[in-house]
Amino acid sequence: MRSGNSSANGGLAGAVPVTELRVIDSHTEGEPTRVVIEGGPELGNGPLPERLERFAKDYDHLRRQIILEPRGSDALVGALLCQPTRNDCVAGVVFFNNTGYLGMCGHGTIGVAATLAYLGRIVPGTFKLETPVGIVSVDLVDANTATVENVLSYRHRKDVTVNVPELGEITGDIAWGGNWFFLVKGAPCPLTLEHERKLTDAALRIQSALRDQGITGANNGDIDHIEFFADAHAGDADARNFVLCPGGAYDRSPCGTGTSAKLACLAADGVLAPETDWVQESVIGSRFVARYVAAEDGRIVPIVTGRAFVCGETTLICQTGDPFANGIVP
Ligand code: PYC
Repeated sequence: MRSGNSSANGGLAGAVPVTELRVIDSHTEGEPTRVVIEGGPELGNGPLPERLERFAKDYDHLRRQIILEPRGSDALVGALLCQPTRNDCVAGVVFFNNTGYLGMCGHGTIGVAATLAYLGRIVPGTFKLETPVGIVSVDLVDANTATVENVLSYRHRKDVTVNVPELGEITGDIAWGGNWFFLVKGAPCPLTLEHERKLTDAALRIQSALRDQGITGANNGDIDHIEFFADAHAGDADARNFVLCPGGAYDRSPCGTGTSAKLACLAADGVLAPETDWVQESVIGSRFVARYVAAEDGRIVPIVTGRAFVCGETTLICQTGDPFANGIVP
């Protein structure tokens, strides 16, 4: 098998050598994850944030190769497994998507767990993964069910108003759940798939208005995920959400980091007690069951359970001369 390292040429790549990458595809409550198991870039042994930077600087063409059409799709989240720096972790993982890299990914972590179980590398029980934003603990309940103890999460600001062209004043909370979220109070229309375009359009406008108006998370963190909420459709769920991911796709799952950000806001408002189940329904009707443990300084440890199913085992091939070896770039 050839190495996954090819030219960084993103356009007409006449000189791109043949490359092969082995991946396992899964979906977590409908949201796809592609785990790279062979042929990924060699990122060294440094801290995970440095490896993420190196991936972005030297191998971004591989991110595009793995995620973008014609080999992938905008909804896909990639997971590159690597050696952890800590010996209490079974693996390090760097998540990436159609526009860049993610600090953490809840649905992706559940996808990684189901993939490692499928490969026979783990059995039910607890293990740890190292991500660029911290250690996450995962309890593999069975081959398809995992509970993720996410990184510390918190609400950064409450009731922030942003002026959004065509939508007017929109108010929401800014919270960290492993990524930065703007959790909008209310929604522009019902949270159903038939309104997907309208929801995506509204969320993209909010995302860009936040950037234009310099509204950020802590340490100038880019708020790249936008979340709308409404009543759940199922009688035994607590709320439905629609989550816009950084690259413009919507999350088919209830979004693990988004559910964590929601729990942080519920905890900060004192409306959900620690260790109480919160059933978060996605826009496609799938669900995560979540709860939290209180931590210091008003922060929380979110605990999110969901299911993932392996749905493909593929070798991605880029032949010499393929003009779209590194994806279709707008
Ligand atoms: O589950 O955390 C998540 C996630 C982030 C982006 C897509 N899914």
